[in-house]
Amino acid sequence: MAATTPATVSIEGSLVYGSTNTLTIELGGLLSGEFDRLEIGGGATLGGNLVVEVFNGFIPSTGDLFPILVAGDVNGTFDNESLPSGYAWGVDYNATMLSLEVLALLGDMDGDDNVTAADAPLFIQALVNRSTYDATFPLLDADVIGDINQDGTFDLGDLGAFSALLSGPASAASVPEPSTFLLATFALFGAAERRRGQTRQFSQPHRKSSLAFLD
Ligand SMILES: [Ca+2]
Ligand SMILES: [Ca+2]
Repeated sequence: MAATTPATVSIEGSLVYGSTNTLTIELGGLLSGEFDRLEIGGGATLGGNLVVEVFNGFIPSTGDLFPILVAGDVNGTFDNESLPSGYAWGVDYNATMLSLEVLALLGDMDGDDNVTAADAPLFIQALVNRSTYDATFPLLDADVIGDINQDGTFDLGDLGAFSALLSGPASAASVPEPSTFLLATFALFGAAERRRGQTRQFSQPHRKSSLAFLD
């Protein structure tokens, strides 16, 4: 079956995804019917590819939760998860449900749901003076938000990717020459790299896929 708009699909019996199968999920909003959701009466055995795409310009926000699959019981996990870029995603498999959660907008160091020049000095502060950053933003996790290149660690290696974020079309008008600004800011602090532990996050570069909902 194919789905061109998000929908809830109910299936009686069981469902098995093999290594060559792809489940494509579109997220168009938070309400029921605005994102693709599978309701499986029996068991769901997961494997293959999960491809998640935003639909019709929807912009997820930190904390958004999408229960995309419910079943009598859920076994296994997808082998590959392709999730919309720009966010740190949590993919939660439990006994009867698979949920996606937006853990953070990458680079949004002050948590205002925008990546702007105001985030640049905070990005640097979180790198070189983490205790001050944590004291200012006790509810934000810099290890998640700052891991722009999604390699599992927030460190100097994310600086280039963060600069590229600020250079993007969405914020270009308000952030002239962000690279120069960022590097100048960084020079004030000097090089001090702190490596932090792995955090729970899953994200891969967004890639196009067929519109097949189940195949
Ligand atoms: Ca921000
Ligand atoms: Ca990183």
